[in-house]
Amino acid sequence: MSSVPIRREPAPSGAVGESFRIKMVQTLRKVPYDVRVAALKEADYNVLRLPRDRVYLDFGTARGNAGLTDKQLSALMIGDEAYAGSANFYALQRACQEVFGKQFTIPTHQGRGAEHLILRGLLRSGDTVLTNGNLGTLAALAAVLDLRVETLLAEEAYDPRAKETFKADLPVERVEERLKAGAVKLLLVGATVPQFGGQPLSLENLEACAALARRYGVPVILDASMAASAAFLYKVSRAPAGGLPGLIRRYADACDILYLSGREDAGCHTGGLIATNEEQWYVVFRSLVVVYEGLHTYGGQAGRDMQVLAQGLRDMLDESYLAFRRRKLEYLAGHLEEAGYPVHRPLGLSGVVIDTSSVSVCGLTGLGHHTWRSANLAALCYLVSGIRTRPLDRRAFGRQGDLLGVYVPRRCYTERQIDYLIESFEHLARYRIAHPLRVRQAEAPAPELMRFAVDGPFITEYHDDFAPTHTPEPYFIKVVEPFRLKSAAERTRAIRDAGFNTFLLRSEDIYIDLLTDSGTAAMSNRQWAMMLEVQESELGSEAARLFVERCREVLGFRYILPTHQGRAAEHLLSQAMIGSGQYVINNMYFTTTREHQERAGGVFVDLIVDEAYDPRSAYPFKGDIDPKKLIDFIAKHGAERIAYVCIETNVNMAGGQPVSLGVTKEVSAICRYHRIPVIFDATRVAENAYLIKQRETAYADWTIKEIIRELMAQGDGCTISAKKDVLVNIGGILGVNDPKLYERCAALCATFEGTPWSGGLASRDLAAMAVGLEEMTDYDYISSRVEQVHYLWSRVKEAGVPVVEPPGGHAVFLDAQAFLPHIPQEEFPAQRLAAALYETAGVRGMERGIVSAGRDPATGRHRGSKLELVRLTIPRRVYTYSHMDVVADGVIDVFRNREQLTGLRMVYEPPTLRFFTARFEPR
Ligand code: P70
Repeated sequence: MSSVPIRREPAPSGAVGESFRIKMVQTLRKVPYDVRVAALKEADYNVLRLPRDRVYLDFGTARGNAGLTDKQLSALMIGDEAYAGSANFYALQRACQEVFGKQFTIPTHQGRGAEHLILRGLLRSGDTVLTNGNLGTLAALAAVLDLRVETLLAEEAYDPRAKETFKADLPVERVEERLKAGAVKLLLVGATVPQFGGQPLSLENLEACAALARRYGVPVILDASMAASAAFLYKVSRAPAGGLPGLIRRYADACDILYLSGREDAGCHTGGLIATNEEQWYVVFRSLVVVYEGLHTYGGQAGRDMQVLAQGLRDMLDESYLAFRRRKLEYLAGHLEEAGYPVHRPLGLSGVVIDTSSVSVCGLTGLGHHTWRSANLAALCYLVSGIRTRPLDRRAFGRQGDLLGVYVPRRCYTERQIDYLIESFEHLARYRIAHPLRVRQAEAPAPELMRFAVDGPFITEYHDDFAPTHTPEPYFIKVVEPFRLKSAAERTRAIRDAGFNTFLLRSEDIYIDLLTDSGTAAMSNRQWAMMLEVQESELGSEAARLFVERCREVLGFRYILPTHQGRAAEHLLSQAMIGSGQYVINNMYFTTTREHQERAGGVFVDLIVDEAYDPRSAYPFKGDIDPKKLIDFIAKHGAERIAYVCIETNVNMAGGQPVSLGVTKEVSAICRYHRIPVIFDATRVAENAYLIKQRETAYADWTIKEIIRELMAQGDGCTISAKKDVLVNIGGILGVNDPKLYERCAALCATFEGTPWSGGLASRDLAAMAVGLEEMTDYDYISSRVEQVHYLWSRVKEAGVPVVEPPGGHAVFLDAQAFLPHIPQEEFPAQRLAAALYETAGVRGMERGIVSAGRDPATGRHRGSKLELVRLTIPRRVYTYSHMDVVADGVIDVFRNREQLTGLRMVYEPPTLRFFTARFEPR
């Protein structure tokens, strides 16, 4: 295995995280069993004929379905759609020059467009092409152009157990023989051979074959669609000097002409190109491209697609992604082998190919010679789990063998989704094929076009009981944001420069950012789509109407105001509701909420249950207000002196601990009796609803939506920071029932925020909130969200790390006081721990202890905080389980070395909200 430089020393579990975070997701819907049965029948039992929306996870191809990088996505928006001389063409040409060192570039609509021009431009009827078997469309094109294709590969390339890594290498002597014979007019070599999973061609072999070809005056063409993969595997196995970009250049240098499909390593959804340094070839293609593709400066691609391809060529140099991909494929292959599916070895970088001729599960061995086993296995797999795999065409590479390809799309599926695939293959063994698929017509031109029939039930008795141990995320990755771990020395410097305050670190210095779950979510493609759809207007846009409707439906409050974020809603509401000297009762405190209550002249009161202050207590609803404390307080001070009771859902500072519906109803009844308004800080209401469903038996059967409505019905209004549960990057919500209160708030909104219809936000932000409000109530989403947090919690807890119990909704809280008992609270143990975690693992957390609590303005002393915590907050839909493992390993690592940590001294302290900008030095 390659060494991936993500940590100083190997992590205890050797966890490796993706080299990116998720930027946009798309919902993944399971396909019910009866739908699968019908769809398979309609597809004539050929899984390749299934429409994508009938497939749950698609491992049928790794071409043209990658998650885009964020830069590629933005490239889509800078399409210069000129007919001639588009700026994007020149960008593509520049990228080609930089990455491959080729001066002339001809864009084509896809790889096969390039292949077509090359064959047509360089060959004549009856000529022979010599290749290493990277066939794809080559055979079909050759048939139309009346060319002969000869595939030359070493015998062991076909042997699934042969050790040779470079199975795409051509046997040099035989190449020479064929060249000598004279019929060969073109040497066309693929950087990888896809049919066994993308095994590479070695640089030496390419150079040797190219030298021979030149001697015989035969041009050398390289299919560079997977040049980065080939160069990476070459680097790993032969350890040459120099980095990946240099190696790719050497592959390109060895050939006269290269072409590629942008749909492989470049991670595009369309597009291809031809590149060369020789003007004579360029002129040939330039005159052909205008006939078959488009003008020579766009070649059948939209301007935007050329820009995406240009970016893709640069992004494919990201070695850490290739290293990650290689490890994941190893992981997949290892588990498939364990489950009894022999895998073609060594692995390439397209996917894992199963050799079905020796698979003995599912009654496959009983099937006769002529049965296409891989097609049967693929159909079975689809029926059982909704997964598509690819039965490979035996004719394509001229050998016996019956292979099933499990092609893994790039940057698309998470480890949990790979686990689902593995488990479904394990599960297949429980079924038997009763009536195998029968080929309905003798000769189909391509596997996608084959049709099968079955003469009876396909499988013996089916029980739809496939239930994986872990439910995978209910979305797949649409767009990513690449990042990398800085070196240990860089991290040490960064945290010193930041005065040991994680708020002062730069995002680019961070590997996994768990500072906050605020505004950090990956939005869905639906949110983005809606953002594009709406018209901008601060005067009642369609988005504003949608937003208000959705807020009413989900939250139940009659009057809604948007605000630019949560603290703005708190500001307006506090100013509208609090009279000078009035008490405001809270369940613990949140920094900004308290600040606004006090600025409005309120006196802050905390009446949360005592359990909230005991990190060891596993009490399930540590967010609850204590009704007895409330009654006593009212009795002592009088209801009229209380402005309102503010109930925060999933109390942030207590560890993301929920309120219960039972106690909230009690509190609400007390308040109603005394005519005290109840206001929710409903920032994390969806997570709270999920935990109610989990922990409060009376509501186990309620939907998330019903629980939210029931909870909100206990109050008179709410403020929300939409940057959390509502899954947007900016926005806030204020909801009330009282029309007079609304009028006051609306006037304040107009003063401080913007029109009451916009709250100072762009209409598109309102649209994103409208969709986010709906998505946050989806059970599959919210359970996967909270369960991911609980996973991290369990991993560190099992290692003995002191954490706040029970696990909350949005974060794991480390108990810094128990973690670093040798550092007294005045020396800021939580601040120290957060800094150490960054230094060790590149993970950023947040101090939530004595620094956050601030100073008492009256006494000038530290306010003192009963809790001294470090919060590791998980952004929504951004990180994977692999990332969680890296975080857990980092925390455990710091824990093992905790005695070495010393306390801190505060060397700079700002007047308010000091945690944001204070600076520290080690003692
Ligand atoms: C966090 C963020 C924001 C927040 C909240 C609750 C329960 C209101 C707000 C304010 C951001 C943050 C804010 C201050 C200090 C540290 C971090 N919490 N209510 O990371 O909303 O940020 O939109 O104005 O959690 O927990 P907004």
